Amino acid sequence: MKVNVGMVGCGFMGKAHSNAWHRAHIFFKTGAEAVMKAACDSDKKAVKAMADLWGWQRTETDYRKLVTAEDIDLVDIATPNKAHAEIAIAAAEAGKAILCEKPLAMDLKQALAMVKAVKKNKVLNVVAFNYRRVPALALARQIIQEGRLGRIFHVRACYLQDWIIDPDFPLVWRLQKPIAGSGAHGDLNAHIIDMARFLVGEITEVTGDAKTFIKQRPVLEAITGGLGAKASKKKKGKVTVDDAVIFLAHFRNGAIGTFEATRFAQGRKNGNKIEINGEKGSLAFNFERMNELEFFDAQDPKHLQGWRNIMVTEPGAHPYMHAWWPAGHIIGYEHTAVNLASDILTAMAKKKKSLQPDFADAARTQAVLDSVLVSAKKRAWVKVPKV
Ligand code: SOE
Repeated sequence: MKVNVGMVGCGFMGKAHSNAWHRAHIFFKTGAEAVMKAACDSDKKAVKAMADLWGWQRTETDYRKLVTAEDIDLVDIATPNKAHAEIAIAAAEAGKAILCEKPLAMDLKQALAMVKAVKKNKVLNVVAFNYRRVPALALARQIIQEGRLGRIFHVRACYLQDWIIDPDFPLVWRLQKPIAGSGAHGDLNAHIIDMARFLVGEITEVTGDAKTFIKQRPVLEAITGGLGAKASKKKKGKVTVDDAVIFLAHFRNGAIGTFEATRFAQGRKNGNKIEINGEKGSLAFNFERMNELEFFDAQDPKHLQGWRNIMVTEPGAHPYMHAWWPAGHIIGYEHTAVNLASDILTAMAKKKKSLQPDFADAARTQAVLDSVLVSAKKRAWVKVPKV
């Protein structure tokens, strides 16, 4: 079976998704192969270069043409956050399956409109919270679901980067509220909220604080690839988003949580970490050591108790590893997107109408994101709306 993919957005995520669509059916028995039909971006030169490099069959500069094209089955939204809703709603109304980058939307209102559109049009819809497809985190969920931690007391999560500490780093789209919606919060707390909900369950109440350390930056001259960018020497602009957001959370199951997202943690490059403490044991994960999961089992005899460092690369025993390499031949960031693409292709081959995290699930993460910013303004605890 062929799944004809049309991708909108040819930046860092466009690169990660192009690689994933290329390889998913080669490594996994998906029952369907992605055909890279069309790549779309408003920057004609950039999308042509992306198509030539990755083998997209044609290029578009207007997403409306792509989402309504007869030869497109799935629309992959890899654009900055402000465009997610309009593209997803148009794709749903055209009856296309949708993969949308995280965060789902600019705010909860937009997220709920997206949920309404995909439900009305009954299309497969998935959000690219790729860290759920890290084998070590999928294993962590399995361990928790097996009851090996028992009652959960604590969730301790942080997502630490440092790529904008230089005050001369330019005002890229991720630092502009009209394009990004929020800063480190929607970009990074989105991931650790999703991970915490994936592992432990729903968040019911939050209280947070937001900080912008550098308020003016040089305007952007050019993107230099990935997160890199060249600054203009003449003009400066106002940073309109947070540089860091921290918050406390109450979970429906009685656990309490601490969350921190920042792009000012000097020395932390992609420090996506989570630790879960339960009555019978604890788990700890650090994406910068993504093939390992630390497990403390309080059921072990006292003289043998200690943190186990599980190498999560065992084909057949550990999620997704059957498709990759023999034990110990570790995988990387890019494999999380390939694992996700393989799940999507498998779902489409089986004509499944849902795959987690879908838009409705991601809207619950959006509800937490919005509630934290409301609480930061009110300087008070805020109940997370049930959606
Ligand atoms: C930049 O902070 C970024 O590319 C995020 O947007 C991604 O979601 C994250 O996985 C890596 O860092």
